[in-house]
Amino acid sequence: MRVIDSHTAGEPTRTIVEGGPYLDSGLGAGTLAERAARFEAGDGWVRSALLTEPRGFDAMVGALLCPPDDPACETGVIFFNPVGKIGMCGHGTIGVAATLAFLGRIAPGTHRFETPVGIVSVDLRDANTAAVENVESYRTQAGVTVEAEGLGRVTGDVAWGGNWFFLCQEAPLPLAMENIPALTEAAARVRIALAQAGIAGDDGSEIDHIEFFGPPVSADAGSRNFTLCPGGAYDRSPCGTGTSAKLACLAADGALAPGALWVQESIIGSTYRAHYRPGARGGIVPTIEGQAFVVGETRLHFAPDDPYRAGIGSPFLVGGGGGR
Ligand code: PYC
Repeated sequence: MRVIDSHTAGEPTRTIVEGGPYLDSGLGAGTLAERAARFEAGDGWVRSALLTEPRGFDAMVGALLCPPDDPACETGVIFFNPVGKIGMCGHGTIGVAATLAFLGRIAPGTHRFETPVGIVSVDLRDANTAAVENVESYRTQAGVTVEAEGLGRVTGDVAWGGNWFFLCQEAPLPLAMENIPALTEAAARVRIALAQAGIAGDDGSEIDHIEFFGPPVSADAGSRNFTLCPGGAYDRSPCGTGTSAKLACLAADGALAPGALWVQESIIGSTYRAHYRPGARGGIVPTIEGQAFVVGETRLHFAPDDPYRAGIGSPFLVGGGGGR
């Protein structure tokens, strides 16, 4: 399998550019959402083999390029992390755009990418800079309080930005890099508390991304965030879908006007520039601009006698594609 690695505002993306035939599910026909569900159910070894040790690490997000349903789109893309598929991924979209530019497959201009949750528009400004117009984003619940173990009462909003988020205005401790392990633990407890309280997104979807907000360091940023992604890794970037969810909350509160600039700072200090326009279904359509850089091109090998070919601790070690 050939992959190209990039990072967007510090957050890694590993794009599969050759080797699709190694997928056990074969993905088959159907909508991109159906193919993504098949990938999630049948290709678990791909997630662990690509995104965990010894080939990767758990903050990596994978991007599987596939034919789009809509021929007007440049590509379809299924994003995934070590624990499953991700609906949309803002940093990953910018990473895929920089990767396709690196490969000479796209030039500066506007391109449409299809994701399992909808089509996004990517304005590639130069080899590294892209603005992504995301799927329509909206808040579903404001001021929800849960009791989280060791934290007490935690209040936040539930919003969709291409994934489901719980956004807490008050962080349990300062958003500083030395607090990342404690913030990760706290966010995981909030996620458990939400599930236990039965608080979910539309159609009972799990709220699998937790965001804490605090004051920014950079003078032009509106806030700093810490985002826990599904599984145990935090987002090094300001999280594209999380920033979309944040804009939806700001818009719902009347705190940010359409077209006004919002700069979101991440826990490592990287930033996205964002704004929104009103959406057709009562939400907002956010645009997130950031930079990605290609950091490596790798051909991955899966020796049949390598006991860790599907990743250390992978449940997908034998049988299926894990044996390839
Ligand atoms: O940028 O949307 C994002 C994202 C989701 C999970 C990791 N990054």
